[in-house]
Amino acid sequence: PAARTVLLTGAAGGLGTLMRGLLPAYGYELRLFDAVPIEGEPDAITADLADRAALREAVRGVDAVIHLAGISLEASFDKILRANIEGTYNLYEAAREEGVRRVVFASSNHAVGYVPRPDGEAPFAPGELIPVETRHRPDTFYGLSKCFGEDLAQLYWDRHGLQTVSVRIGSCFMEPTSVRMLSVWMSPGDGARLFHAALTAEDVGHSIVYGSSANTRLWWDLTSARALGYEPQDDSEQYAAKLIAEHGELAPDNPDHAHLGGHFTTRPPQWPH
Ligand code: NAI
Ligand code: 15L
Repeated sequence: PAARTVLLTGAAGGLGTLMRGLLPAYGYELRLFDAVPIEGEPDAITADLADRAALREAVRGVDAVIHLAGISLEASFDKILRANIEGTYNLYEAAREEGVRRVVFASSNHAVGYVPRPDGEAPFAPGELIPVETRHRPDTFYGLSKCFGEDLAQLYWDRHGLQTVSVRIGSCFMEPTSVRMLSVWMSPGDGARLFHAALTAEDVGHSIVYGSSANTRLWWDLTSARALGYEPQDDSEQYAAKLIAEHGELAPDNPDHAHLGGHFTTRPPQWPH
């Protein structure tokens, strides 16, 4: 049966705001959760992922959770530990205790950020695309926390039968703003289509999928996402000419362009926060 009431954590953030706008059209009733209040949403739950009692109440009675809350860029290990590692554990424990059947987890391409990018001519042949089975190669403590989240999801499926779709999101913004994003962009519309597929597909167990549009310059394999029923409608190629004119093509000798994770692989691991 299709999920109906869905807890959206991180609802105040960029992706949360986009999904608050798009998911109700699919018939979901969203319960909103974030550490910061959300303007115009007096019923939203304002609480931290460290607050286990608040989390338990938040998940009570929902059909599924879309877990977006957390730090979304590199930060100190302590901050990542608290928000992304302990926070995601707290969310799963609350879901298990309250009998929630499914979580859609916002993983990230930065869980595999040190995987070399395919450097042939786009479009790449299917055999050249990065499979979801590629081993974890986090590019930051942030990426490492997404590896943890994926493994936590696997544990809760194997041990407790709690289903998860881990979505290794590329870049979900209104438009791609860099040449790298031509490969990893997920349009907001495709993001909603993918979350809907992740909420409704049967027997997902723990599935890992890449989250992007059907980009001409795609770097990874969308087979496992399509297996959920996801049919991407968008392609970043319409933005290619303008972005390449502005920034130039990706250069093989530029370390920022050598790996999936882009500049996340070249910045110091701890950015000031
Ligand atoms: P964002 O930084 O705009 O939003 C994150 C939200 O989580 C914020 O509203 C923040 O208040 C909340 N939050 C942070 N720590 C919290 C805590 N301890 N307790 C409760 N709430 C907390 O990030 P964005 O872009 O919306 O991303 C959402 C999720 O998707 C994140 O988990 C991010 O890692 C993941 N993701 C996003 C991508 C994108 O392209 N936007 C790409 C890959 C992954
Ligand atoms: C992410 O994981 C970040 O949350 C997002 O802000 C983007 O930087 C994205 O990856 C990306 O790789 O472009």
